[in-house]
Amino acid sequence: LSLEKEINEAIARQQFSLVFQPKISLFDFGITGVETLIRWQHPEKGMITPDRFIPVAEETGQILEIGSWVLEQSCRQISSLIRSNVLPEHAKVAVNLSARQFTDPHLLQRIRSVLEITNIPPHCLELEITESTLMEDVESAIQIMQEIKKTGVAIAIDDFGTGYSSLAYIKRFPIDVLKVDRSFVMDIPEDKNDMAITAAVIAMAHKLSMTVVAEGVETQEQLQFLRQNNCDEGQGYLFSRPLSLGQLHQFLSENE
Ligand code: G
Ligand code: G
Ligand code: MN
Ligand code: NA
Repeated sequence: LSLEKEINEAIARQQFSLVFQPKISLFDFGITGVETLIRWQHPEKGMITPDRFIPVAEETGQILEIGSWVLEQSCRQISSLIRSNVLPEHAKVAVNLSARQFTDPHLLQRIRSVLEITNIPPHCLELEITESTLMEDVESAIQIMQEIKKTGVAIAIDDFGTGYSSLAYIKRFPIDVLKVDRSFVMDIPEDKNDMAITAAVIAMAHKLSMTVVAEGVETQEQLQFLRQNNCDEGQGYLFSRPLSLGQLHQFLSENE
């Protein structure tokens, strides 16, 4: 069976699920929100990682249906976690948007309807868009982002530093959150160049009034460096791996 057909079966048989990776404040170590990440439990092949099937679903267009489900499901989950006081009122859920979803003419309508159906305040939702997606067509990306901003939903630029973005455009993007890519954080403190870039990106983002999240934080040394350089939030195995809903409950009760 082709992966495309298998993805159709996966959609029909509800083989997709979500895991949640906490984002932590580097000032008080409280949880600021979660990023949702999709998982595919295949009945015979076991877990298929998003790196394998997201590019295929993007190619075939199946990502629109999958992404729409991820968006609604993410908002439902965060809503119930806030209502049951498991997450604080200000907690956000961050959802990854692929390029095809970002340019889908129905995106705005879908965002508005999901906010309405799940009844979450718009500021609780953040959309993560990669630098490369934004650079595909800069002028229309700016327009789409402005429309998203009008709904009250926040925008994060994901994998920052790995695409081909120009600083001339960054200043025109209405971005709330900048996520420093894991590849820069990974070799801190051994790689002095990565440290210089990370510190400079944090300072730049702050001057552009963005919140900065460091991805892939795995060690105390990295944490210390990020705190010294006023990075706002961290995400990574040092704090927590992506968790199932049950594990997230457990994590939050242990970290109160
Ligand atoms: O843990 P991880 O293997 O989940 O993620 C691998 C890649 O897949 C990352 O680049 C991540 O952004 C992407 N990804 C994970 N979940 C989703 C999703 O729901 N939608 C999209 N478009 N990408 C996702
Ligand atoms: O591209 P995006 O940033 O959305 O991808 C998130 C990916 O990073 C997921 O595959 C997630 O499982 C992975 N991830 C999250 N934290 C860590 C970490 O501390 N180390 C490593 N190696 N991967 C991480
Ligand atoms: Mn992401
Ligand atoms: Na990223």
